[in-house]
Formats: sequence, structure tokens, C-alpha cells
Amino acid sequence: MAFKEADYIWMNGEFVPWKDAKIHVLSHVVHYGTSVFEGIRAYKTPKGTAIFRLPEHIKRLFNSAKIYRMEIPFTPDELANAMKEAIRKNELESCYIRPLVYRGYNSLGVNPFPCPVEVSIAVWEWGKYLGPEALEKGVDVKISTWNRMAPNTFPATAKAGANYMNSQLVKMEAILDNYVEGIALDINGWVSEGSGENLFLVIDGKLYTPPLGASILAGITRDTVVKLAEEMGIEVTKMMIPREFLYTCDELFFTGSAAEITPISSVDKITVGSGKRGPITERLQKKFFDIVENGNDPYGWLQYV
Ligand code: PPE
Repeated sequence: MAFKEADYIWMNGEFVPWKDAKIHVLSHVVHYGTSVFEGIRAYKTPKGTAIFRLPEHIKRLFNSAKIYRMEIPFTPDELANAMKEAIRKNELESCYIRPLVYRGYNSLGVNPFPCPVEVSIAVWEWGKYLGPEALEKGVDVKISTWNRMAPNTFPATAKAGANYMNSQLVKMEAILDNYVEGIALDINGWVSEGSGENLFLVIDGKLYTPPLGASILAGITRDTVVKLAEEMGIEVTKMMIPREFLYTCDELFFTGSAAEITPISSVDKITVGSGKRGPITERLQKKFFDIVENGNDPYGWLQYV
């Protein structure tokens, strides 16, 4: 899906026209993947455009940068304001927000320290991540032959650009095999996550999701679903999940800022439950979209632009 281009991108404190938001080919990030980023959605609500769980995303961005010893030359408030300003300046009602922190141009060689830490914020309209019908019909997925990275190789809770080389292996294999998405197991064979989504299973009316120890990103949508489910009286257990539970569970769905709550209809060509969006998935989706689209937000998760 090609970009729906917006007008301006924020780079290191200034707005530049979309087409001029460029970096040098010898920037450290281009060669060694030296970046951390976030993916956030802003929704159109009856009270105006609102960003979903912005402080949590900013906190994770700063934590990712901390892990990689990158000092962000802006405060969390400055970045929050820049994101809001970017949405206003581009006159967008709803959009995806992509803040990126990266090592720029100075020198090459693995040592990143001489290269400046730079920040950009792009916003653009991004439709449904796994296809227009995915939220209702669900998607067909496969277990990847690739594993998620081992702990002590790439830290999975840092949202680093380089992690997405692993995600790309998972995604490409899935697409070439005619699936919409792939699910990676961790190095011990436990269920980990999708190339860009966390996973939830429904078994006998209860929710299960892999723990942080299964090499997953600590998803903010995952946290949202945990909180909504508990409030709805649905028990949630974080536990190591054997692969075969993905075949035998009653319902299965992805969560992510881009993917929102997307049902999974089959895994490795084995139909999950009824093969359609299940009742608990649908209830959670309804609750989620009532917050982000209708602005019914008792949690204070929306920040108006
Ligand atoms: N795991 C991975 C590997 C991941 O990339 C994401 C988000 C999640 C879990 C869910 O996290 P959260 O968004 O906080 O609920 N993936 C982002 C990037 C997707 C992309 O293609 O780029 C996203 O959803 O914005």
C-alpha cells in the first residue's frame, strides 16, 4: 500500500515538506539499523481528533532509546506537542503517527557514539493494517519457520528498527505462501507474536496471551485489551503458550496500534473456532472502537489534538 502523503514532516524541531524529509545515505541508521520508533494512531472522534495512549507510547520510545544508549535531544512533552502540531499542520482528522529516533551522519563503523541522535515525526492516513475486511472476516496466518529473536540478542521490548528485519523474514514468508501474516515462535518453541502484532487466544471464555518472557513487544494495545477484558469480567492469563493451542482455541486475534484488534480465522490452514470473528473478540472490538471512535473514554486514554 503506497503512502497517502501528507504535507509536512517534523525533523529535529522543524517542519519540512514531505518530499524534503531526507537524510544522508551514509547516516549510521542506514547501515546498521540504528533506530527506535513508535507507531501510534490518532482517531476522529465527535469531540475532534484524539491520540490514543500517547504518554505510554512516548514512555516506550524513551525506554527503547535508553536501552540503545541514545539520548533523545527533546523532552517527552516536546515530542508530544510536536506530534499534535504535526496532525494540525497536516490538517488530518485521523492518522498514524510515526516518531523515529535514529543515529544520523558523522562517521561509519559499528561504534554509534560519534553519530548524532536525530528525531523525526511523520503522520499520514493509514487504513486497516491487515486489509479492509480483516476486522470482520479475520485473516489467515501461518506459523513462521523463523523464530523471534532470542533474549540477549535483540531486546524484544525495545521497539528498534533492527528487530523488524526479523519481522520482515516472518512477513515475507507468510506473503509468499499466500497468508496475510505470520506468527513467530520464540527460540524454545513457545508462541511469541506476529510480525507486527501481539496475540490473544480465547479458551473456554478466558483470555490467554504470551508473557514478556516469550520475546514479545510489550504492546500498548495488548495492555488495553487486558484492561478492557478484566473490566468486562473476562479473566486474562499471561502464560507460555504451546503452538497447538493456536489450532484448538475457540478464538484468536491480533492486537497492535496499526492492526487494532484483528481476528484470525485460520492457522496453518486449520480453522480456528468457527472460522469467523468470535463473540469475545467482537465484544472487545466494540469496546475498543467505542473508546477511540466515539470518544467514550473513562480511562483518559485519549488526548485531544
Ligand atoms: N509486536 C510487534 C512486533 C509490533 O511491531 C507491534 C506494533 C506490536 C507487537 C503491538 O504493539 P502496540 O502497537 O503497542 O499495541 N507494530 C507497529 C508497527 C507496524 C508496522 O508495520 O510498522 C504498529 O502497530 O504500529
